[in-house]
Amino acid sequence: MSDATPLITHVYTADPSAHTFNGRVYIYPSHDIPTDIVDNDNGDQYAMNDYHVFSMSSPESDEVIDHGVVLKQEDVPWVSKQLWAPDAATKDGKYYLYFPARDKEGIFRIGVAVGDAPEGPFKPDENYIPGSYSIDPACFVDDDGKAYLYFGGIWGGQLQCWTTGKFVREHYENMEAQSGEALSPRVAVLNDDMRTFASEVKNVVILDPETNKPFLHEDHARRFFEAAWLHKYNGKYYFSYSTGDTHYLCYAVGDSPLGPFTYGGRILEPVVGWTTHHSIVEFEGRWWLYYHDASLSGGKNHLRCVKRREIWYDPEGKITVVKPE
Ligand code: FUB
Repeated sequence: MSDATPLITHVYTADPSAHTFNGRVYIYPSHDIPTDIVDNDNGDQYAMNDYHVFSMSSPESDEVIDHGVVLKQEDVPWVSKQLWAPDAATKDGKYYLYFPARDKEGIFRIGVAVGDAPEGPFKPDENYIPGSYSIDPACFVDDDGKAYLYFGGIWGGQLQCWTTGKFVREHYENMEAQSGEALSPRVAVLNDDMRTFASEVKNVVILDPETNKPFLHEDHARRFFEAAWLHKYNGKYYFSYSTGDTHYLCYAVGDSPLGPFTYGGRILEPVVGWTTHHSIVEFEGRWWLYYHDASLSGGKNHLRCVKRREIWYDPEGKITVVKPE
């Protein structure tokens, strides 16, 4: 399968969170669906209402298995609409599916559903994770077993409504910070139950390597927008994300899963379609970027397809999509 080939063509998929579980690659994507809603900055056109799980025997396999619907909107009591970008994690033999959706008041929250196998099915908790908000959860379990949940997204992801620690609906129209520092993604340590926060929600600080200070809000080419991901390579923690309206995937490197992280560069240039979103996974010593574009639908922003390509690290730990000589 070439890098340009969509992995899945019988349904539209996006926001792929890939993990190696039990020697296979499992992909937890959004399941995009057609809608008549016209594109807007609120993201109403992303009207998804269920999740499928997919798996491959390796990133290079030509066969992708669709394990079917593993969670539906109607099965989650607190959700009103919009099942957006999910992630999954495993601990002590259980599998956890993390997902953002709007609650009955239209506020994005993060839910969790639990299963006994990576391919589900997943049973959702009655309510969202207490203290959670905004979108795009990404769970990282460190080598010591400690788990972290990263999340957040500006504009339609509502992070700009949470600057006081409480949801302020009137701040929605600001879309992002109006001056000074850009809004930061968030992280919380998870309890051993993987379903509640053990810590307060903290800012994930991303530093400009030139100034050693957080990016200013007008730095749209480098500031955080959405799509957090955390992976560990060679003892360092890599926090990667989308810059949204400038359409880059970027990364920053730190010595702790809680940061701070120093900006390291771009992973991917803009793809077909408005959004860009990814995950990075190791499989048998090689590293793979899972991402999406809108090529399968001829460029419809809300009808996307998951792809994958290999990535490498140079001797200084910088990510490159070009194979070293
Ligand atoms: O899929 C809906 C939203 O689009 C995701 O939550 C964002 O990351 C963007 O990909």
